[in-house]
Amino acid sequence: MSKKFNKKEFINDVKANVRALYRRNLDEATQQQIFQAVSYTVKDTIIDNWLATQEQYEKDDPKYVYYMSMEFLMGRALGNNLINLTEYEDVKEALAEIGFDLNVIEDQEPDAALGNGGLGRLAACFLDSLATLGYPAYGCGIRYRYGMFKQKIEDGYQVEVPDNWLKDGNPFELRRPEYAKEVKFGGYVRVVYDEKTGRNHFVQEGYQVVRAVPYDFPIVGYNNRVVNTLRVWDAEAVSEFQLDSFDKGDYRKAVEQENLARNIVEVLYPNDNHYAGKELRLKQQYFFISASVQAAVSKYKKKHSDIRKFYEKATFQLNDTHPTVAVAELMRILIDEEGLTWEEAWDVTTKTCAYTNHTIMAEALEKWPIELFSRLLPRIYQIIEEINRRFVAEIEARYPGNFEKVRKMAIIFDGQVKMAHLAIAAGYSVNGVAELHTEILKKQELKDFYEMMPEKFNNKTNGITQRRFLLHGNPLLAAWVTDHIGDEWITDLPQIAKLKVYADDRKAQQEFMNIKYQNKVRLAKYIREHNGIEVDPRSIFDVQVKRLHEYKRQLLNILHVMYLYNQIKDHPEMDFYPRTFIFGAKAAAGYRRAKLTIKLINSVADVINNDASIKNKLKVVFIEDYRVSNAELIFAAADVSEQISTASKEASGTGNMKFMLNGAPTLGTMDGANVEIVKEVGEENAFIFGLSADEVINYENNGGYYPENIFNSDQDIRRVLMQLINGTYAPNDPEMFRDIYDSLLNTKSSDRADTYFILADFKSYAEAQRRVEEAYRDEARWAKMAMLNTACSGKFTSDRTIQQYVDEIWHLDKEVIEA
Ligand code: B1N
Repeated sequence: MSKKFNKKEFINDVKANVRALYRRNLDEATQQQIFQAVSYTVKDTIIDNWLATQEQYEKDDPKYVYYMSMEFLMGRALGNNLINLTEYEDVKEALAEIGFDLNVIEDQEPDAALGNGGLGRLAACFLDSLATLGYPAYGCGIRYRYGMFKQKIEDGYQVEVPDNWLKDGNPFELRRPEYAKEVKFGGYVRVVYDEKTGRNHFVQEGYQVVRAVPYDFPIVGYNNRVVNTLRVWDAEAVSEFQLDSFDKGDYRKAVEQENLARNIVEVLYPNDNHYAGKELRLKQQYFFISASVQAAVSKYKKKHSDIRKFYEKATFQLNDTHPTVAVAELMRILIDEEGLTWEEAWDVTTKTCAYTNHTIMAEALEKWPIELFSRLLPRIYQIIEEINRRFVAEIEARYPGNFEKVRKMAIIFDGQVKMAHLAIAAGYSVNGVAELHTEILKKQELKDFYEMMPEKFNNKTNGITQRRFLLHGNPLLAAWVTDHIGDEWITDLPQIAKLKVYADDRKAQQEFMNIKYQNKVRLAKYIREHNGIEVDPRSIFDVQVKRLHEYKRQLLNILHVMYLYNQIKDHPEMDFYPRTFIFGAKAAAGYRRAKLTIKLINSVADVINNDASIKNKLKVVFIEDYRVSNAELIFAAADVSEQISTASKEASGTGNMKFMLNGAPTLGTMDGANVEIVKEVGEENAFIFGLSADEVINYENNGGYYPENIFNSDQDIRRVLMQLINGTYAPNDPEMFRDIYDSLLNTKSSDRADTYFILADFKSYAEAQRRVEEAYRDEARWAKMAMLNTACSGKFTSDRTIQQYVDEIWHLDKEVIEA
């Protein structure tokens, strides 16, 4: 193992760091300064392991996976690093001795929020699992100056505040200017005929150039001395006012290049499951991909002379289509810089790139206008044209005379570059992220591609890291689990099934529910301090936390709350088990209906929370600024996990797994990974409702869904919908929620009403909610259910997911770092 932890030494190092960094003694230091000093101390240990890991890799010359992603939603590093170094408890004690509380110190760290939601957090969980399993890996991404915006709620509305996460400095990052790369944009391509080789050469000219400078973040494996690297790129001007360019009258160009560098990594696009088609976004994509691919090729060439075997030492996993320019960038480098023929380059590229699809939402598909694409990336566009030409020829050979196939499958068509088609044509693997999602890809969205190349398609059901979401986020339950079955679950989650023998044990049940209660008290305190709302930890904590999107149907949840409120008001004598409905969600800054839904939730909360007549039977809380760090508290405290997307729309979901691990049964549709969760835990330990994916898809393809019929025939639903437009929740502006009302009944817009089948599923959702209440009233039954959810969560560790990627796609060898 790594150096034994020494308390005295640790405290001395913290003291020395406070002095060196701030010229202060411990008793004068702020909590933020202590955070910095502790982090630098921890970083020292990490650096030893980091060096040892790189040395071992250097020696063994293994194959690496490059996980290419626009998003890495890492959250906080300090606590997680301590957990994985197995020094968390030691450091907590050491700090307590000098009068500091590790929890308070951890709270000083801003979240590294370089991602939107599930896709970015998945990338972070994967890095944790890769390091823990000992696989050589790089995360490749962008060092955004501003991450996901901070959310403030003002007068019930979301207000976006810039996330200046780097303002106090980042103790864990390491700037590596020696690995800087240049990235070229714009200009034109000149073709030069080379007499010697008899081949054309392509030279980009008149371009702008940006310097990409990498920052490395250590990714600490659990208890194994492995430290991998997340490499995120910053942009700098190549040289601020080159004298010669000034002399040549290129002053304007110099300024332009500086602006380009300044803008390119400025901010993360805050859209989840949505493509906006912005030029700057394409610049971001090419910027980090060009730098990352160049770096991967340079690394390979240090040890190897035959670039035609590049794929033996490197594989690129493309996290959705956002990094798909990697295909063309690798082709460009292999042909223009390494001198390979097209066929040789294509052989390498198609053995290197693999693609993960994360959504079937049509509005998320990346389709770049040719005009924009070819202007910004002229050489890359040229290469994609040639890939397309050859791919179309293949389609025609396979389906002679079937122009329909070409129309549907071509990479360039209708004036657009279709990134998913490029990723599939060039990738050696195409995977979905849950069984149902992969089946829908094969049978619906990507049917033509599956027919033509079935061997590429495979499923990799998502997972989450139990180290952050149980060991760190829920220390009480983690300790209880370890007491009962030992600690192997930390790196082998299926072991947690051993808890099943305690499911009917009254004492174990009580301990389990008591821990849940304490976690609810902890969350209630957080809510009091951050929202000023008092919630009763004895009420049922019913939680929906995720990005706000119509398909995720937060609207269904809040409409049901409105319905319950009507019931309680109508029947004050009714025996109703107290409930706290907890929401947390950011809406994309430009997504009007999503933002209005946040306002609706807060307006309903206002009315209900201030109605003394219902005697605290119902509370509604909207947690401000839902993010990785408060998510850890929320999952630990949840009784009910709301996973209520329209069936077929949520590719997988990963929050569902975090709730399950923490002992919260799923209230959900048969969508995404919910299907697999129910299979593991048993239908009797979940609350399933609503249309199936097949039923939804059938309506979508064949029509026949009429929400107005439901509105007309169901009084409860009609009443709730009328309350959207009669001022019940907006007395000063009864029209406030008109758009939401219209979205369900289509009185104005031209597309089908109730796109997400909220009215269709309403009654069956309400019925499932009644079953939740009934089950919760039976304490033993609920405790058993909750415990079985934890016990059956073994499949959903990202360690399992990564092992499957390794075995079935990447084919990497495990590395061991000697102590
Ligand atoms: O990826 C997660 C899944 O668990 C979720 O079901 C899925 O919704 C999510 C464009 C996306 N899919 N697509 C995105 C994010 C940002 C963006 O700009 C699309 N996110 C998902 C992990 O597989």
